Amino acid sequence: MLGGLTEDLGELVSTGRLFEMKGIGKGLGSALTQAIMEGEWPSDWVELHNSTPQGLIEMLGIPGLGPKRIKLMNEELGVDSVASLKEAATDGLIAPMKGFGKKSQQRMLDGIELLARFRARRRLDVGLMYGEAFQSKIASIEGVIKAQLAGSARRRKETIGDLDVVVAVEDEHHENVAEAILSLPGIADVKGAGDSKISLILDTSIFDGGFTVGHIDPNVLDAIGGDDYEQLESGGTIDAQVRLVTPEVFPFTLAYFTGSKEHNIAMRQRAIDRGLKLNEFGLIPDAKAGDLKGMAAAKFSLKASTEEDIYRHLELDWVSPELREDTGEIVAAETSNLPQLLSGQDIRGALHNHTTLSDGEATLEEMADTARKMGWNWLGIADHSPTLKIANGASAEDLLEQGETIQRYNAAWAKEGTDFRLFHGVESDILEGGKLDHPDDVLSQLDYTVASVHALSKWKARDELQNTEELMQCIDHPSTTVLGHPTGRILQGRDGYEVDLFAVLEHMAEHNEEGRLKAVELNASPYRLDLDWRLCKHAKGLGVPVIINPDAHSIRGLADISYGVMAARKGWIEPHDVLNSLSGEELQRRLS
Ligand code: DGT
Ligand code: CA
Ligand code: CA
Ligand code: ZN
Repeated sequence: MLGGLTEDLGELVSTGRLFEMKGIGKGLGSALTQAIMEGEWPSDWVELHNSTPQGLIEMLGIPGLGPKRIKLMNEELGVDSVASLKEAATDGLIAPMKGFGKKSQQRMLDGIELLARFRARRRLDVGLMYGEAFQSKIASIEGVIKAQLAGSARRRKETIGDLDVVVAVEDEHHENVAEAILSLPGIADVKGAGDSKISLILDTSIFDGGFTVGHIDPNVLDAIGGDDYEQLESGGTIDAQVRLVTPEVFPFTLAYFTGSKEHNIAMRQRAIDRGLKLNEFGLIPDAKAGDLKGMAAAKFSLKASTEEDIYRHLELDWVSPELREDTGEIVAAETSNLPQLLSGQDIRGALHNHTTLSDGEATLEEMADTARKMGWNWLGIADHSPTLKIANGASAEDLLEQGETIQRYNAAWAKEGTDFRLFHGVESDILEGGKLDHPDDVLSQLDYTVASVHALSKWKARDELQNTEELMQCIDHPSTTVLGHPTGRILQGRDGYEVDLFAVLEHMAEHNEEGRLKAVELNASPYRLDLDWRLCKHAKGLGVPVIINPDAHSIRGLADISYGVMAARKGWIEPHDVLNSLSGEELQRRLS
């Protein structure tokens, strides 16, 4: 609950408004006030906390489960941890208890499942939020020369297991820095603190400005816990491992802990082929180090002041971290064939965005205004179609009226010499038989159509063959321009439906070869990142244009484009592979 606060807690306490908040009674309110004002919790609270078994506190993380029922189950069934609760519920021991029942037993099981999912890995956006906050707190400690996030976060994987941070510090400051790290805010627990490695658990108190999840489109929210989602996310934690090394060793340690493991193995083999030993301490000629190990051997390492130097010693171009997955980057680096990766600056617009006409929070004007402020050259509006009732899908009449408004704006901008334009599209549901959700004569009046699957349960109940077939039929429709969020997956929420995307992309490639634009969306919402980065390279190889779309439901949602750019980079995408890099004028030509 406190994790979900949008106001400063100190402010709430000092004005006394804390007591007006929902769920804060006299007891909790006064305890919090004392904790904030005097820096410590009331002594009976501390005692209670210390005497309460860790397992019972852990159970509070299960959505919808409060202290009263935990206490009851503890007394009657001896349940004392999430694991033992799961066992009791699976054995059907909870349902017969007075005031519980079958439904609440099932809800507990669902809650345990959700909790486990949120504890295991975190989405990229959440992981980066923690990682960047932690990195900058470490960087500002006196004596720290450099602190850098490594691991899967630096490689921009779609989910993060744990954070890895590498810190450069001279030996004489080592101890002080290690101590200062251990006393940073946001540390829920210390798992281990050795000589050069510190293992921690971070929680949301690391965020100076509190932690909020922002607006989530209801379709997505449903898949990630619904009303319980905010509690799950803000009550979550993330593990972090910090390595302290001297500045001379730093580039080697950074490269090693950036990974991936597969990339490291390929690099190490390349070193072996050259009579060198590559590890987290250095790049050491066999002849010099002999049987020496670790730092003792590292004294003889070739020098590297940056990662570039390490790659150069191995006769390679520097490989951008996103590409370090051993999917061909080593050969490309050897032959100077690495891609010139897309960057945020290349983005001039995006096609799939919502307004208040369907389920967006912002008006057409507000969306256009924000896109212009972001330096974009154009913006596409694609509100939901009628079948999607939950997202307030717009009627044909309202859609065409929106089109007239857009034309008026475009005319006005052209007249005053403003180089910005809106494109008018729709996000059409894909219906039975691959049909679109508006009559052809309506669709033909639009600039483009994003065709997306939303009735996921229906598509999940069918087999791969039929789904693939229907997607292809939909793509064949002359009005279909973009295939939206191609699998429907929600990260940590649900898998997508079964589909042979290789076949679908090949089908799209045939259309493109014949001059009909069929683009595949890389949905940039960090909840989706769908098309998966692993398939971007395939789309690129086939010559199917990719369009990165924030699927924005608010002005803030437009900023999600950055996660799409990260995923695209990871998928080897260059500026000319995406429609986003075109000017409004060029795109207009491609769409007509
Ligand atoms: P994660 O945390 O599961 O999202 O993924 P990573 O890639 O951050 O993996 P992690 O945290 O286990 O280790 C960080 C990096 O350390 C990893 O990407 C490569 C390196 N590393 C870890 N274990 C090994 C290993 O057994 N062999 C090699 N060559 N490298 C390793
Ligand atoms: Ca990691
Ligand atoms: Ca790790
Ligand atoms: Zn959609």
